Amino acid sequence: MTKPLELMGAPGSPYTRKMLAALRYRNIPYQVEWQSLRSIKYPEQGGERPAAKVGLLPTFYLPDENGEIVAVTDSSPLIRRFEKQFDGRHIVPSDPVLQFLNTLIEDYADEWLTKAMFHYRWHYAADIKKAGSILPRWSALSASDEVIAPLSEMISERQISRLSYVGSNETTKPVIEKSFLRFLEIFNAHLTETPYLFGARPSSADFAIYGQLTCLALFDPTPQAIITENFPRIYAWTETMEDLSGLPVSDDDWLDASALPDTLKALMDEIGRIYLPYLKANAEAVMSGAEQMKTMVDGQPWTQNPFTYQAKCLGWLVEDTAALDAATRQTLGDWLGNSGVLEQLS
Ligand SMILES: N[C@@H](CCC(=O)N[C@@H](CS)C(=O)NCC(=O)O)C(=O)O
Repeated sequence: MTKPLELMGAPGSPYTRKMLAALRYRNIPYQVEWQSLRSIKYPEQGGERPAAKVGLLPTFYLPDENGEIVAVTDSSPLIRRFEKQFDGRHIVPSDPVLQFLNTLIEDYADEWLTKAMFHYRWHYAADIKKAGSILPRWSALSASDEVIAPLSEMISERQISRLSYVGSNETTKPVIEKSFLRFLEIFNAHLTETPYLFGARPSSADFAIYGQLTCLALFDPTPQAIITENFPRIYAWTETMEDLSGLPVSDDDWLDASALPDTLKALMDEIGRIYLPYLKANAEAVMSGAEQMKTMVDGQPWTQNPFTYQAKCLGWLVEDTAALDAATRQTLGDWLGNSGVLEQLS
């Protein structure tokens, strides 16, 4: 038996859920400790667990090059580290065309769909009420209601104040909500073609979408009502994604990169039209040191605090695009047509 991977996370964290589902599908043993009010000890060493540079969830506790246990965050690089470390049931396709599309959709889910997730959770009264009462209880199951009450208030206030970083405000609300509906339409249509983004087996981008949908479809009442009433297939998909440990898979289960469905192209058009213009405007605002970023997304005004991490995301996508070999770039360019994806990443 391989020693289980150790991590700390929370049920309401989309990236924690992304990683847990990916590890389950890959049959990689893990031990998750839910973030709690107790201090976190490293039992064999009798001390505190190391803190991450940026305290994000999930946090993995992994050996560095000297064998010292360090705290590691950021789901997408962690997924790629585990792709190298563990054999079989891979979630990053080896075909270079699929690999490129997978990276881009994973990034879109992690960085753009999460705007809908955060917006719906902390904008409407019913969602704020549910999240405010449940989130603190996850980390203190036996705490009395008197102990929980101020925590509910503190967490709600902190998260609502973060809406400005995510970019949810009165200006961006219609763009976020319309773009979320369009995503649901496109993804629902795609699922009628194939059960996962790239065929009969899931990729890391499926797990990224799943992570956000654990909130949007399964937890927060406002988006949940939209999904259960109009897209029951997506609700059903989300529940099955949680545990794919027994899904039989083979190398033939990936889509043929020379015959990709139009529904996948529709998702690329959406990413080229909405997400990449946003990422570029954000990166420009970060580089110029602007206090606010202001741009147009989907023909409508968009404004938010510049987001340094997402400027890095654009940088990584540009690097991946530059690294494509000529034949892959040609195949992608022909298929992507006028979606503007490659042009905006070059
Ligand atoms: N890029 C990171 C994002 C992780 C992230 O933003 N996690 C959230 C929770 S879902 C977080 O820890 N936020 C800070 C906090 O809650 O204090 C990843 O892919 O893992």
